[in-house]
Amino acid sequence: MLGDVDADGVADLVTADDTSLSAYPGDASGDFGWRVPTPLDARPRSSFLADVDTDGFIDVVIETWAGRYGNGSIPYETLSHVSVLRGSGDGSFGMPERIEGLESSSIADGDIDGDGLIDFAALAYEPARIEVYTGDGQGGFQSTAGFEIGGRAGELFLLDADGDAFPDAVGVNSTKNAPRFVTVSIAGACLLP
Ligand SMILES: [Ca+2]
Ligand SMILES: [Ca+2]
Ligand SMILES: [Ca+2]
Repeated sequence: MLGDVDADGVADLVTADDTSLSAYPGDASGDFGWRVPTPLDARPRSSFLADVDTDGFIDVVIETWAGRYGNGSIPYETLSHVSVLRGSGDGSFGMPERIEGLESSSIADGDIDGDGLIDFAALAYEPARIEVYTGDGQGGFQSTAGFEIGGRAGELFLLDADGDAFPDAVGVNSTKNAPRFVTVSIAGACLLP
């Protein structure tokens, strides 16, 4: 991901691996400097950069997964969490602040309700369900809508599918017995203010 996480006007590179989030500060010549690590307690799968608490510093919203695929003894959902890590403005991020009650396989950001504050959509796993969380501009998010699309969660996109200038959530799912068959569901008008 690219974003100016150290607030010097130059884009920085942010990566995530199984144990940490890393920022590599960009310089004006296009090079990236030393890694600034922030520990993670679970494996990241989906994330975005945005200033969700409107303090001028870029934050991270990240979906993490604490289990292993194929582990049938633990419900999938209990191992997945979405958290906000507030940017410090120097390339580091604060402790994860978990968004309670949200379990998903992917997240995508945009200003869904058009109030100028960052919101996001999440795709819950099975049955696949698009959840809409609107941001309060202070780093908090509230669940405001949900749409079940069935099957297993695949991909999630936020884009303006119907040309009305508001982002729409596009969820892709699959079924257990036909994993290559997907259906695409667009939650458009329902997301408008
Ligand atoms: Ca920078
Ligand atoms: Ca911020
Ligand atoms: Ca918004």
